[in-house]
Amino acid sequence: MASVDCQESAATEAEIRSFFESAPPLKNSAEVGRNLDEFIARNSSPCGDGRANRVVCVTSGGTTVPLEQRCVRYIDNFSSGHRGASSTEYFLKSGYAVIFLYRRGTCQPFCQSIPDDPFLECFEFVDKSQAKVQEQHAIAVMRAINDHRAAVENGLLLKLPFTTIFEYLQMLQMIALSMNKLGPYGMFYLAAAVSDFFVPWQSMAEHKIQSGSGPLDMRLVQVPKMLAVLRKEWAPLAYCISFKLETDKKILLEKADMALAKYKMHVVVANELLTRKEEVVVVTHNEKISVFRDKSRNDSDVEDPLIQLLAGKHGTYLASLPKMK
Ligand code: PAZ
Repeated sequence: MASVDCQESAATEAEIRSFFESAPPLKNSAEVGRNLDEFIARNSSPCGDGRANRVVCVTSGGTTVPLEQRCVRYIDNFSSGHRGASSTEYFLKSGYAVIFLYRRGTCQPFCQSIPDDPFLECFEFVDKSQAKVQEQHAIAVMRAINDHRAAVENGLLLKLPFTTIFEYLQMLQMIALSMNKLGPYGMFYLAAAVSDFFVPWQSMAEHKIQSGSGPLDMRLVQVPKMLAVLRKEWAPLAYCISFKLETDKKILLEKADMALAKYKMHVVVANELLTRKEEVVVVTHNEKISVFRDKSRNDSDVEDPLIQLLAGKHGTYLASLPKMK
């Protein structure tokens, strides 16, 4: 049995190394690294009461899987980024600094109450050279701009965009290695919908795949699971929350329990595709807590009670650790 386990973990390590070695390098990795270092340094200095600040990395939106190196086509998924954007607002309210690792073009924090296409829907012309925000959108737009600006300018919100699975995993690794300096004050809240299968860069067509030669035959391989390595090597003391999404209610909690044990997560948040905005279940080793949106209010969301619960659990985790000097 032991030798099987060893072989399995060796294979995974090799797969992870090969994934990173063969991925196209991040175009802006020096800039991302600089921004991360500054952000972590600023938020790891003690607060007034001598405690280090809490920092959470919120991942949000879906990763794409390119089918060609000069990408024309890609595989995508359903994720809108609502969960990550809304959770970011509540984490900021709860006193966390947030690294928001998000898919380009998906929902953004503080923008929930403004129309999807604010540029076209919120403005009206005063004359030929001036436009202003329409009155019915003014309060929401002003609040979004002010809250967003305050969070970024006060060094509490760092936004890092990704598109592909290659960018996402490279950036997650960079963030985790930086956040390792925060020890248990760091938290990962992994709400992004990450592709399970991908086309390895070296076996990907360089140019646009041509049609006209019959069905497309393509081999997708499994994306190496990075959660275990995040927990074990990249940021072993950080508090880790992952999400489990299913469409079949019957297997959801069982799969969440499996993820909790397999990847040694502190919490797995289980949700069903159709009801994900109404209810989630917070799964830990000894409890399963259903969390609901407050249905008596139209503007409520499930992330409000969810983040309160998770911030409390993170606090309990911190209190359970031997005091650090
Ligand atoms: O992004 P969104 O608000 O539309 O959906 C959120 C979610 C369902 C992607 C998230 O809650 C989640 O479950 N993420 C992990 C998905 C997975 O099992 O890979």
